[in-house]
Amino acid sequence: MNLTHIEHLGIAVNSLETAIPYYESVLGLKCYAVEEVAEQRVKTAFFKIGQTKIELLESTDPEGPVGKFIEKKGEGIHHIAFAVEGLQETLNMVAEKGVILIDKSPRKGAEGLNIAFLHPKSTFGVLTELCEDPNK
Ligand code: CMX
Repeated sequence: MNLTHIEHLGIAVNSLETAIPYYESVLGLKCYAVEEVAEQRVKTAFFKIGQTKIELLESTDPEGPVGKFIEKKGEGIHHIAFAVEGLQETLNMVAEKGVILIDKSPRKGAEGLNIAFLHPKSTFGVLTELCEDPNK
C-alpha cells in the first residue's frame, strides 16, 4: 500500500456558519471552498494546513452519515482520509487482509477526488477514507 500523506481530517459540526469563524479567526486558517456533496448528504468547508486539509461537515439530512453520527456522538472528528496511489489495487489488497470495505470500488468525493471508505468496525473505531487524485 502506498499512502503518501494525510489528505484531510473530516470534522462533523452542527453548522458551518458557526464553526467556520473559529477556524478563521482563532486558528487563522482560510476557508477556500464550500461545497455540497448531495450524494453524501453533507455540506463541506475546506481549510489547508501544509499538505493536509481540514474538511468541516454539516449534515443536510438527519438520516445521512453525518446526521446520524452527530445524533449519536455529537460534534467531533468524523474520519481520517489518507492519500493513496492506486486506489482500486489498494482496496483489493485491504479486503484480502480482512478489512470490511464500505465502498468496494472508488466513487467521486468532494474536490473531484476518487474516494472509498473502510468500515470503522475493522479499523479500530476510526472511519477511514482512502483518496486518490485522478489528476496525478
Ligand atoms: N467513526 C467511528 N465510528 C462510527 C462512525 C464514525 N464516523 N460512524 C458510525 N460509527 C459507528 C457507530 O457508532 C456504530 O457503532 P456501535 O455498533 O458500537 O454502536 C457502528 O459504527 C455502526 O454504525 P451503524 O449505526 O450500524 O451504521 P451507520 O448507519 O451509522 O453507518 C457508516 C456508519 C460508517 C457505515 C456510515 O456512516 C458510512 O457509510 N460512512 C461513509 C460515508 C460517510 O461517512 N460520508 C460522509 C463524509 C463524506 C465526505 O467526506 O465528503
